[in-house]
Amino acid sequence: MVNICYIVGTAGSGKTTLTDSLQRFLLTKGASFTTINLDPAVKHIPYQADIDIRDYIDYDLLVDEYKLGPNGAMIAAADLIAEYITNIREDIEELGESSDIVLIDTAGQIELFAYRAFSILLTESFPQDTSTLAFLFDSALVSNITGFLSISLLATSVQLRLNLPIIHVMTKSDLLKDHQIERILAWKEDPYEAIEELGGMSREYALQIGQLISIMGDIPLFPVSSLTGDGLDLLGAQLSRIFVAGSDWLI
Ligand SMILES: Nc1nc2c(ncn2[C@@H]2O[C@H](COP(=O)(O)OP(=O)(O)OP(=O)(O)O)[C@@H](O)[C@H]2O)c(=O)[nH]1
Ligand SMILES: [Mg+2]
Repeated sequence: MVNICYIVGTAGSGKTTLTDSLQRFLLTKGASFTTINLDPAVKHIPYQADIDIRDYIDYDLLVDEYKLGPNGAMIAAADLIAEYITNIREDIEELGESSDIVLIDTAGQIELFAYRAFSILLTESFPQDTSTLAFLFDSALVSNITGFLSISLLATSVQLRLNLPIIHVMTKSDLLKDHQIERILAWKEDPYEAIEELGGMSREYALQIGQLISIMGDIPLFPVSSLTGDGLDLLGAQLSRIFVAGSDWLI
């Protein structure tokens, strides 16, 4: 059995840093893990990747050879990953079987992981009940209600597309004051009071989005700071509950 956590989120939301901090947290708990970098364009990663997409795909060569711009090259790279999906799946199976958890750090722009073909090929290779998405809410983007709803809508879109269980993680919580974090957590329970304060079209849209999001059910939101380590214990405990219900490898 392979337990997989796909770390997804908007560009710069803290995916790579969270992969690193979560890995270090797991180490202190004595959990075993496999770490995977799925970003072909990243130059530096702070963790030791057990599987690295850069071993399969040379992003700079794509740029030079096909004279592509940065986004075109990323799309070409994402579509190339599909060609190697069997190898990647076998690598994950081999290493993941002997790990408590497989952490997958996905590429910068969310659309590359969420909407290109390879992601479906990859996620469908493993059972749904041993996979989860950790969708990152960047603190910098969700401290007002319209930002919060927009990112929630994006999370819903990704969940719809990949059809996997999901948890929400609010990254860079150290950048927010306690009362701001509490306000965002309160929006998660009930966004309508804040929506009522919006005017015009924004209010109408926000109401519709609020309803759509509430249909998706109660999804927990975990504030986490990779910088201070705050919240990693609760996030770790949640992953532990998802993957090994009743066991205590992280709690
Ligand atoms: N203050 C603070 N900064 C953070 C935290 N996590 C990440 N950052 C910063 O946010 C920036 C982006 O972090 P990354 O981990 O590279 O984000 P990413 O989502 O992997 O970025 P891309 O893969 O390029 O989309 C970096 O400057 C990090 O140092 C955090 O918990 N607190
Ligand atoms: Mg990254």
